[in-house]
Amino acid sequence: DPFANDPIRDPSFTVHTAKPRNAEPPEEALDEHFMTPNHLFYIRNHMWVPKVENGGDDHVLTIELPDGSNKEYTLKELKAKFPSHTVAAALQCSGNRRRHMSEGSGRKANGLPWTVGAISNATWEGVYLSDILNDAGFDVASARNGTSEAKHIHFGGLEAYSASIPIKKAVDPQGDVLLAYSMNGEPLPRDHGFPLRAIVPGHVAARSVKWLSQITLSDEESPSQWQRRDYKCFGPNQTQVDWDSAPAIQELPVQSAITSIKLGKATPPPNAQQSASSPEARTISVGGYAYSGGGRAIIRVDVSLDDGKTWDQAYLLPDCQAADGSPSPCLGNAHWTWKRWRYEGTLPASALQSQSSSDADAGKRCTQVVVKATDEVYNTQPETHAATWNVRGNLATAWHRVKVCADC
Ligand code: MTE
Ligand code: MO
Repeated sequence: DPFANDPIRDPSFTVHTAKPRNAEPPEEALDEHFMTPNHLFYIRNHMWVPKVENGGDDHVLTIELPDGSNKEYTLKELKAKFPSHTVAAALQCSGNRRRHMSEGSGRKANGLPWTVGAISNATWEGVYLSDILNDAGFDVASARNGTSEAKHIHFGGLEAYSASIPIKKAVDPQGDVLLAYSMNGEPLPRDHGFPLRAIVPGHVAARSVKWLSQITLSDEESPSQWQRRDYKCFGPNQTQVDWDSAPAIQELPVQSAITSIKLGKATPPPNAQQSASSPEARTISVGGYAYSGGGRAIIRVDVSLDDGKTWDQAYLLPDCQAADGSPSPCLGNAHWTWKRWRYEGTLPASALQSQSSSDADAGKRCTQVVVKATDEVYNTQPETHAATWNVRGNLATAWHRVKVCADC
């Protein structure tokens, strides 16, 4: 059993598959922390968790240069030779919210049925990839000005997973691509790539290869299925697809989701005499996250309490905090983290609709609470999952709708 050495996981996860482990944290975990605690960070493994001995110091990273020559570094050498950098960044799987896409469109999309939890946020510490490439003898300047023969950089993990990113991102002085050995101030947990992983902020998490042991500079993308097939999108009508005809997902589009929703006490009607029998308004608190790829900031989160008929703006929570609790900018050259938001409102009695007797919520009065976010280039989310349904269920970013009911 190749999974016999897998680590022990937190019991609060929703487990989609046990071997390999694919699991999302409970909504409260996403809701409560700006930095997701390591033991609650979502887990997406294609295979087993490789076992690395001796605290990882002897772990070897091999770099294959465009001329075919190799350069090797142990983790100990990487730590000793290059300055360390800390970057705050969210990772989101391309399959986050896939279940919403299947249910919202009435058409099942292939893949793990993640709900809102295939995303988490952390601080990563490591060395800049471009520093190492430079030291290894690669002409980083030529890659920055677009004249390098290498167009892609492949990352290979110890268990055979691999993927690539364009060389442009790898050497971008503002791109913050790290080879990370630490997560939220602790050594990388085994599930998250111990002892070394790539962190490609702003890109789909499939490119942040864990248990990193091989880097290859190439004129082509990685030949792996995770580069050439799985992580691509097609039209809603396309079920027999020509994989080569679409680009691999790299930077992520704008996303948001609701992770908490609470109905408060009924407020007394303004005129008690007149409305002894009419249903009362309720207070409502809603919270969640929003995120956009490519380092694009979230500028606004819109919330609707009546299924998209009327809207109001959520309050955007401050991001990183200094040790004294005061807000401070997150480390990194762009907005690589998620943005958490809160909304406190009043649900008018008229928004709560009686459910038909055939409904699972028959006998209750319910409404749909909806969220959508906008990023700094004014991209926003599609209204329906049907519009962006794709056969692999990637990038499910439609407005997140959650039904909320009052018993009566
Ligand atoms: N790296 C390796 N070596 N093996 C993997 O299975 N999964 C990828 C990526 N890197 C994977 C990998 C995918 S699809 C995702 S979403 C992220 O790792 C998940 O990272 P996490 O488990 O730390 O959340
Ligand atoms: Mo993923």
